[in-house]
Amino acid sequence: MGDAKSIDPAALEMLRHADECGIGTVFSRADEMKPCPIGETGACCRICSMGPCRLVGKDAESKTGLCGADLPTVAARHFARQVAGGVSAHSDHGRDMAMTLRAVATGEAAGYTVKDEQKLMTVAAYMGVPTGGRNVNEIALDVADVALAQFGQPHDDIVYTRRATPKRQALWKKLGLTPRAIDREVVEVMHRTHEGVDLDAENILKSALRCSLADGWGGAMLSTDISDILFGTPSPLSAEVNLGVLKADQVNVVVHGHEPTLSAMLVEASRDPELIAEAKAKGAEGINLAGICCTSNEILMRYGIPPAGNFLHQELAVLTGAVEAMVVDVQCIMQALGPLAQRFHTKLITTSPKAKIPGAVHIEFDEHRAPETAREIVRLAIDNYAHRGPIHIPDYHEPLVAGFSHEYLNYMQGGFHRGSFRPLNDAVIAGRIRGLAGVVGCNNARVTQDEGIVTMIKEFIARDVMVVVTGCAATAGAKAGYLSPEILDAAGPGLREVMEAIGIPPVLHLGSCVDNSRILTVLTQVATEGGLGEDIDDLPAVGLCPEWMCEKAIAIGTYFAASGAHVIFGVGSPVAASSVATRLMTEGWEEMVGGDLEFIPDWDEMLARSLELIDGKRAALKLRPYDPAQFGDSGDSPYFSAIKTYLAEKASEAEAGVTVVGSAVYPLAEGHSHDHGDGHDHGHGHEGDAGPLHAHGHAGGEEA
Ligand code: BF8
Repeated sequence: MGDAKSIDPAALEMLRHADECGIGTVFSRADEMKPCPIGETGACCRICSMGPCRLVGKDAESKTGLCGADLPTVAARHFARQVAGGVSAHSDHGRDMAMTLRAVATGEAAGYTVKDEQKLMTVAAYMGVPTGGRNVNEIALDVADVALAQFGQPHDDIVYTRRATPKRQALWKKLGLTPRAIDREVVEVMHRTHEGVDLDAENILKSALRCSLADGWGGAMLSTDISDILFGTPSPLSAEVNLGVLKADQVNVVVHGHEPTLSAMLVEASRDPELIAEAKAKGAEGINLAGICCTSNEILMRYGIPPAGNFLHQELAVLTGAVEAMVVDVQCIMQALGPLAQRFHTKLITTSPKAKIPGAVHIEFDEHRAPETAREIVRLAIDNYAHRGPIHIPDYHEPLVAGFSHEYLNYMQGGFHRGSFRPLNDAVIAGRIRGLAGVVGCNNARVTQDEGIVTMIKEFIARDVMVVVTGCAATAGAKAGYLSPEILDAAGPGLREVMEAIGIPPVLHLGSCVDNSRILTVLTQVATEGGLGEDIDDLPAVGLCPEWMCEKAIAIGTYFAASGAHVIFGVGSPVAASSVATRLMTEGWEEMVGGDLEFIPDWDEMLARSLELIDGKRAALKLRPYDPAQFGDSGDSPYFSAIKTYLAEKASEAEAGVTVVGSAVYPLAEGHSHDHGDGHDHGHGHEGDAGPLHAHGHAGGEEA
């Protein structure tokens, strides 16, 4: 692992700029403050006021706190509370989406409509809501009410757990892991981990598994579905990414946080001719909307709004001096933005009653008057344009393709009527695709920004592992150029053939962090399609979160494990102090649910372990071992290569005075040619390759 702050040249340029301006960022604060070594590994118990008890030293594993709690209990309790925190964040987001859908159905949310009626019908069917002879709003109202009931229903199980494979549902039932109601599972974890309740690490961790499932197959999945209903199910679109998407001559509004409700309205406001005219009257060329974190992913996936960056870019965006308004909702918003924004002209605007920041302007979002709120915010940004000082926009912007919903993946593998996952399964069975990897999650200032994420993506696709990405990992991959179809050059021979045939990049952006639920849906369909076992734990697949940072990531990793996936996190383990808790979450969970959660901070080891897991599952399924030399003769690359050879021959014949009758008419686009000058050596010749990260010059505005 490198010592650099980031592998993203835009970030590095802005960090130099921050130094020149004498402004600290999360990157410099990470140097100034080391993590607490006791809390970092789960050895600090802060549950009651007899402590905090610190179970440290050579004999830590035989020590206890004042109440007698031992290290496994202390570490497991802390971990379970992290899961509950993450589940709360995602699921409260899901609740807000359900409330918005309800307000739309009752006609109280002007500006919103049910955009995807087909998705509404699908969701109604999952929920058992009748649709025949009923209008859209009647169905939407029932769907919203069933969704809201999932949070506090006194009886029954969370309805979406029935979307899991039959085998998985039966296993959860047998183990008592089927989540009952979202709020209930969170409350129960908080209760069990209160002082003096559940004091058995294995039992505590089991409750964490059930709680996490209330997110993956509950709050997060509801959030994804209802967002699709309200704003449209994504399908592929292109955009650009990185700080260079900010415009020197336009009013820049950056949305940051997680919920799509207000940001979708801001998309419309930023395209409103009346407001654009107002911006022009103030001397700007127009209004430019960009995003940070998962709000960004939500409006990228559906409207093609460009992401300005991921989690560690939030301060860097303000540092450009070119952001008139940064509009935040909930989650992953650093308090440091408050004082930082005050050093620039940037208006930091909080919009949720749940999330206020000292130093920010608060314009409360209310779905009953969303269009007015969005226009008010954009007007504030327009008025602020005149207050702009010197700007420094790093000129880095990569093209990307996003918008791969589960529905679209189905469609693209067989069309509207014959959509299925058969081609993907067949490619995995044949060994053209070695396996599947989800690379998800955050940035973390304790590790080089984007390095782990991009390394995994790069190494996976070179070895024919198909990759899906979400959240800040998706933005990291996009910034490094891996979400563009042109990157097929970097894919292994088998993966490249499949992706060329379908016409998609080898790395698919599935959306925001709540959209990790799309990965659960995809894996479930792959498992039930046939030929790759019966359940997620049979699949040659891994889930990685190389640069995890927050409790939501922990909740996500846990629900993937509980769903049967092998999950590997980087950075460090929050239960590292306890070998017992560590074993319970690896060997113990694998035995119980088929999936597990490991923490491997070294990228090489993470890759090696991932491939070991994928190949192990291939062997268990009795699939032919992965062999990169087996494929690569079909697809576009050999075709383009043959044409080029032909043209070169004709050219040399012409030079020699030979008359050539006719000529190749196919316009060869250089950018799409796969000829590296060394034949089509895919997947083997990328060692030492710096990857597609490339500088674009530094002509971004005047220096501050
Ligand atoms: O929900 S990946 S830093 S922005 S938590 Fe936050 Fe992590 Fe980014 Fe999206 Ni997800």
